[in-house]
Amino acid sequence: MANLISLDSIKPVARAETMREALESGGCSSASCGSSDGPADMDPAVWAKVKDHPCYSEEAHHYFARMHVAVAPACNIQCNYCNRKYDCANESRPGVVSEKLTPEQAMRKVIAVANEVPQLSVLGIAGPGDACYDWRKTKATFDQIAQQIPDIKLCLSTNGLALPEHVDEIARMNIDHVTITINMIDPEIGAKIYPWIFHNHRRYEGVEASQILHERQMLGLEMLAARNILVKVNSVMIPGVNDQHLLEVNRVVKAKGAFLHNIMPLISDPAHGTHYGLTGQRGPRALELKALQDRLADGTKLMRHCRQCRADAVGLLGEDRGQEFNLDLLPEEVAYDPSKRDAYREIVAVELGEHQTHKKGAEAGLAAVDAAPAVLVAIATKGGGRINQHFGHASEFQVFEASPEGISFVGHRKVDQYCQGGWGEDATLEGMIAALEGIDVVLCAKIGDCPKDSLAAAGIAVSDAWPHAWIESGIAAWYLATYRAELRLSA
Ligand code: CLF
Ligand code: SF4
Repeated sequence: MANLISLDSIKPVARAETMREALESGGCSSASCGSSDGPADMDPAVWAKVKDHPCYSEEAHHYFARMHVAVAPACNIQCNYCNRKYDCANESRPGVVSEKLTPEQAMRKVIAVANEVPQLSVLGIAGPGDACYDWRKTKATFDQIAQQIPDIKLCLSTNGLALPEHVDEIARMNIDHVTITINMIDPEIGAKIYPWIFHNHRRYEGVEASQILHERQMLGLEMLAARNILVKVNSVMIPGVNDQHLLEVNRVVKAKGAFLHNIMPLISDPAHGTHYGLTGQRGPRALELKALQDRLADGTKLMRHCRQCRADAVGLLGEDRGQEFNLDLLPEEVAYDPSKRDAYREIVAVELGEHQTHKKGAEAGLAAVDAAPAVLVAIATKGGGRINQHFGHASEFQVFEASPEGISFVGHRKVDQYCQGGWGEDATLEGMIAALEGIDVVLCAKIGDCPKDSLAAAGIAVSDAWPHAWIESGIAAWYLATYRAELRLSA
């Protein structure tokens, strides 16, 4: 388990007092808590909805976890990147199959996770089909959980076709976060993504199908925005099909009230048996994805930390503890115990305040450097906002862009873990280096000489000089050490 903070060290009463004082004196609440927007520039009601949602707040994803329950297997459209043997690829990684649950089984699982994973803040339904089309099961699950764990945030993901007929109920159920996957606003482009839809007891194909889907998606988005429900739009970036078109999608969804836009790379593999996989449609490279995201930086707020998780994912984004909570491992009867979640929130409130202070200090340091370049820094981290993972243990790196303008999170790179019980695999290292294309420096808690030399030969600097430092502090220390020295030399 990625235990960020020791819960054993908590003395509940004393800690609660300290935490309350810290909050009331502006400890955490004065800070933006990391999404680039915060209380100073955000409606407090919106802030309350996003501050502990790991997908809607970049900062929150270092601290808070989501879980998905795979209760909704039916779907009403066909996407060319989906094989129905697997989960809904609109918001989950293709090629994996989730354990499908009844609403009652889902409740048992959510309670078991809430008792064991203190970071849990959000329950999402993201398939394995469409949460709105399979509405009866989605609603039954959310109703039961809301009764048992009233402070958990409810979140659903849909292709949008059946969304408009459920918006009023979504509002009544206090579902504050809805994701709609919108890959096009031009049905001619849609026809290249969706071969058919099933709507009003009829199957439609081609441009007509995409026209209907588009109208329903826009209607659903407008209805949700009118009810102050936060809408995240997911778009799958399909090179040569909709990549340029997503600029227009971004403009339109922003105008219609979307809160966040998440551009996800197409994952296409012949082994998944999808239309795109079998016809050789490629997904974007990491730098192509970043280039598109950078062009959208002035549009709707962008989500760059999506991990395309499974429809039964459990844990912090980027970690998946789902297998620990398979149904056959859970007791038949389980009662909710809020103590770990409550204690964790108190500690995080303080951590967030400290993190913000260090981040500001780091950025002030960078601002003092003239004429230094923007660089991409890959961080090995287990979460908690710190450089706290061994290079060889990383299965992903978080990527930050640093320059005198500041430090911002720009994405992540998934890799195969290099260290296999004390020894490293050369082929894996080659794959890691390829995945780190465009990265200037890797910062980690520890690295051996062999991978360090290989990275250097590939032109990637690496340092383990700041183990367990806040990410921004480590980046600033490396940046200043590197560019101050260079500037002095050239002066
Ligand atoms: Fe789940 Fe989606 Fe809610 Fe998050 S995931 S339903 S908004 S709680 Fe998050 Fe996972 Fe990306 Fe989705 S990282 S795939 S964006
Ligand atoms: Fe597959 Fe999801 Fe598309 Fe349905 S909406 S076809 S489950 S990717």
